[in-house]
Amino acid sequence: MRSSLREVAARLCRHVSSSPQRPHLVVADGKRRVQFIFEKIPGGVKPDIVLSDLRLERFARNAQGQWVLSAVVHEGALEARIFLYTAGQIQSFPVWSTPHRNVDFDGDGTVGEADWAALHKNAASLYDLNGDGRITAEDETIFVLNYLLENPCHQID
Ligand SMILES: [Ca+2]
Ligand SMILES: [Ca+2]
Repeated sequence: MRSSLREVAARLCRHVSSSPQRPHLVVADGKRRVQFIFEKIPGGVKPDIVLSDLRLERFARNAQGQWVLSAVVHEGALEARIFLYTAGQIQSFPVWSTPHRNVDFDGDGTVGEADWAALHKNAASLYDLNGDGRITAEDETIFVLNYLLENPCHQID
């Protein structure tokens, strides 16, 4: 049996909530800024970074000595990522963002299980959230992330 929207959202929230990203989830509209505070970077050397689908605004230490990275997510980005090179190690951090989509398919004013079920029953273009002509796991991810924009993780078990 397919997992319910609530189950899938709760699973995704475990990853989202453990990320150093603030805010935890943003709309990828080319304007919103995300901030990462890296707590455990060894040594006093500034780490090298590589950004994928992000535009760097600032990477500097704050008053507490933590490295803080501020960046803007590219428009439409679903898999933006930060790579951090420290002490011979590469760490990679996913950036939680999504293109904004209306996923209230049945138009009842809220996003819920009925809309989630509609996504899986229909192949119409309305449900193809990334516009690639197919309904795949990526459309599911966009659906759930848009659900989480309205229903933040801290409100979900
Ligand atoms: Ca609905
Ligand atoms: Ca698709």
